[in-house]
Amino acid sequence: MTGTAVQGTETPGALPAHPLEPATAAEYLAGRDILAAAGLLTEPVRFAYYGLEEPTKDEVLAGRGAAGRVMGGQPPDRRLRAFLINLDTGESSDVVVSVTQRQVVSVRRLDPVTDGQLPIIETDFAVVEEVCRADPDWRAAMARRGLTDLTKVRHCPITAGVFGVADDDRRRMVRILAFVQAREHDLAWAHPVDGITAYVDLIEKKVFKIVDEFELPVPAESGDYDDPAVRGPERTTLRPIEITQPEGPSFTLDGHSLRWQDWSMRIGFDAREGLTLHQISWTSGGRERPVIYRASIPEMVVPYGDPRFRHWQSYFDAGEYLVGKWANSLEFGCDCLGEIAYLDATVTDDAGQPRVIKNAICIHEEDFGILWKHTDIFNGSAQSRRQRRLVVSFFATVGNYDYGFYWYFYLDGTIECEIKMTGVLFTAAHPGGDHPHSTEVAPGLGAPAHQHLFSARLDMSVDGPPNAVEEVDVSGLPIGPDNPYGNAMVQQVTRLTRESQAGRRADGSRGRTWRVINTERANRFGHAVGYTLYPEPAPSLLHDPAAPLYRRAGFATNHLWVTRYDPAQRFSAGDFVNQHPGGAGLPAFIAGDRDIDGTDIVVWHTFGPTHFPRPEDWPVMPVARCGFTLKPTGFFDRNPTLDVPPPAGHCHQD
Ligand SMILES: [Cu+2]
Repeated sequence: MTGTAVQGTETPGALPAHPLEPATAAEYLAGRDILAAAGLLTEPVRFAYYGLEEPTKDEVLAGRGAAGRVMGGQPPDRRLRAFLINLDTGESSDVVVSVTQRQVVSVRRLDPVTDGQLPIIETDFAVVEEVCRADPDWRAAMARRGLTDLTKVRHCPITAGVFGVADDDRRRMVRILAFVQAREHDLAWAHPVDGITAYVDLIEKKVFKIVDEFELPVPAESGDYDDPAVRGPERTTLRPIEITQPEGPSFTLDGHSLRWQDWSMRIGFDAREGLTLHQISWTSGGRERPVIYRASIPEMVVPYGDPRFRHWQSYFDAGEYLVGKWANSLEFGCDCLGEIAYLDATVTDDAGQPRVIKNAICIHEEDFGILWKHTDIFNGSAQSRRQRRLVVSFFATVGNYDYGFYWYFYLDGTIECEIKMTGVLFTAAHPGGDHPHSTEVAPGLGAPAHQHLFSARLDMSVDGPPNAVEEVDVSGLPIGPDNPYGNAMVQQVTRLTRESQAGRRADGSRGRTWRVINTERANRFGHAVGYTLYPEPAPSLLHDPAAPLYRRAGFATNHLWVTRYDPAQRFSAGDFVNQHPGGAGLPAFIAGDRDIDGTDIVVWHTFGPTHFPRPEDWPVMPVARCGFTLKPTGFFDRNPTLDVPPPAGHCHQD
């Protein structure tokens, strides 16, 4: 590889201020030089992933790796991890390099049979267009459908999965679904070419199979929502909303260290995971109380529910496509309102060259309605307080969909994660009439049903270690001697003590929640301090347990998993996801059935909707939301917001 597209401004030897500081452009370049010197970057080797190899929790908490905080004679060590692929041979490796020690720390060659393939890279998109356009059988199949100019056909590369077909599984491959973009500004998703798919070998760079199952007309109605003829005249009835904070925001951002009211945390960003939050703590009365050591959404899967020739359609947007790499540069006034602080994110291209995504992370605070309010009938007190939240977010576009990842921190200690799903539905032709797996959203245009299943990894540290998890259900009790009128209601609390016992599903009918407690710290009532995870009741993975995806997306088969902390266990579906045969990630993590009662634990939460599209989701989808909430439960001795004053100059004070 040649050329240096972006030069880091930092000197490679300069140590970051904190061991969890995101990797810098200079570090990426330094790591690249070390890999090249070791002979690992011969042409045509490309980076399928390149990111910070974070120090372990022990190392961070011991102060190792932090400049100026070197302990025990240990030098700080900054490491990067690279997934390298040779585009001619397919040879793939997982490499760790120390920028500090200027050496390659480890090289592991991948075996595609057991490890699968490295993630899709940007180059693959161009390869797919080229080989499909050149393939005579594909051209002939398109011509039969009246499509003779393949410059007007978009070829969408979809990760292949594993379905036990030997000739497919041994290859690095994608499957192609085609869309017509007859005019430059047409929305291609409005014009799917259904019934046919090409299987492309990305190493041989050829179409090796075409499945041509049926023909349906390419839907004709324009979906170009930028076109006034489609959109109609813009409404003129919305008056401006301006959000101003004349004295500035209440948070402070020092590098990647963020403080707001009693909250503090560090912000990180990774090409694969996107936003990562570290060392989330609450400090009051001079005492810093950890809540979560690290929070992220390291995986998500979007399985589709059409059993015909496109049964294989499912994406792992993080593990297969690296959702963080597709982060948007956010625009003030459009994407974010108010007093905004932005952070850039530095990722790399296929050549390992740094690419800065300007304004990738948005930080601001929002008014969030009433915090608490009461008008007392006896003492006449009439009080109202405003709730606020600190918002840390980013947005990524992965193909047709756009995902906003939002973390909210509230004055009362509540933490929320919310995903905003928008963009354009993935479409097919609609056969007409009632079709059980697809909704007609425009004439002849279908949107197949699918799920969006996200996996949150919450490395909990509620008031520090040790932690444990209790499952809390609520129920009424039958009439009996202690409950003569049948009104009794109780909580049923079950301690999850081993990993094998902690694969759980949400149950709205029981109001099921999971409480993470500190087993050594009590509140003033003698009860363990805790934080409760409130899930949204929605189905987990709907695939049959015998379906191939069920093994590959094992994490999505439960809403809750609890594991003992292991620094190597970071990705819910395993380190390598693309064409992985399955069984990796959470099901493998719990195979040792470790004790999780009163130790250092990680809580993993699967959430997200099953999406039967509505006509209103077309041609661009209003944001749909999903997420979860973490609320302090006996973490404080009383409402921690009594000291919040009423807004100055507005409310009367008694
Ligand atoms: Cu959807």
